[in-house]
Amino acid sequence: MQEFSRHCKHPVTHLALSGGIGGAKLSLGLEHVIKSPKLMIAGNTGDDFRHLGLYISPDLDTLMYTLSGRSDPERGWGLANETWSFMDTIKEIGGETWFQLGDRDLATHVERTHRLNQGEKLSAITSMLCRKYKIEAQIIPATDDLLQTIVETNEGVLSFQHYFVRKQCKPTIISLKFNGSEKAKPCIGLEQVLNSSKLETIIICPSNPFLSIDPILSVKGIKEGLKKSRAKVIAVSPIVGGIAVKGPTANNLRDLGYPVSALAVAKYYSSFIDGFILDKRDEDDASRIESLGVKVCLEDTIMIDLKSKIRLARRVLDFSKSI
Ligand code: FO1
Repeated sequence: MQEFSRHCKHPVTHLALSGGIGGAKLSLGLEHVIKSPKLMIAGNTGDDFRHLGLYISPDLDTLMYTLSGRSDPERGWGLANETWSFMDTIKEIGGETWFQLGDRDLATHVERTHRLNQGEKLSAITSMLCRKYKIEAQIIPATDDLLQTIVETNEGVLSFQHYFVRKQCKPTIISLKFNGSEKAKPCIGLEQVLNSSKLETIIICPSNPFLSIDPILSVKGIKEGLKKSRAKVIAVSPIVGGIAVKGPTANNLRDLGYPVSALAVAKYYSSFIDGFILDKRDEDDASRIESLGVKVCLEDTIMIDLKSKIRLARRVLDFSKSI
């Protein structure tokens, strides 16, 4: 109910679809430019899993910690000034240590799990956490329903965090599956926003197209919502100078039979985007992307500090208005 009234008072004008670290960086820039609940960020929940009895939602955590200025700048995930007594003790008693849970970070997982167990929805819990962390934008999970990314690899079928963290993205991907996507519905706030005439821009953050954006788009109605919306859909390239800014995007493109290029990502998105922010270093791809019927904006997309995040966010919004 609270989520709904917040939405009515501040109709959402900008919607971002985001994975973890790269998406959170642009989301922080967007939050600085838009500065209100008019910005909604739908986070990927295909990475979510239960670990040591706790429900972990890594991309929502990274978004919340980044937008509240609490994230660890080196790791990109988890909290800054973290301590690790829990992990030290778990190790001592022979528990699983491949997935690191910091002492402060644990509070988020324990509170979220407790509330989920009492029947609260993930979207309501995330909304409550955002209020407590004093985040103005509305961060929501793409869906409140079960959604699990399953990775078929040359080393067998792996759940997402086993592929990503435990095996450090080393196995070759053969295919990806999003368990639950055939039944999952967009969470209520997101569905309202996708149908809203006030929505001006939908931003596909520079996140991994296969591991972060596809799970969101696999939720029934989201991709169709993007296509039907009168809002401009702008994707920001996760490839810069022919390589991935961070994470396994380049290897994933290769594994799945695509060239490692910004052009390949633009092509992959071309059925539902109006514009593509292409890094200046990939200028050679511009005309071929334009020939797909997608407008191109050349920009320096590397976000090394707050200033560059804000600059890129402004550019996305100006580009959207200009189309
Ligand atoms: N990523 C790691 O590489 N190693 C970890 O031990 C790890 C722990 C972790 C705990 C909580 C959380 O919210 C995120 C965490 N991440 C960790 C990040 C995360 O799992 C991945 O970056 C994403 O799932 C991919 O977006």
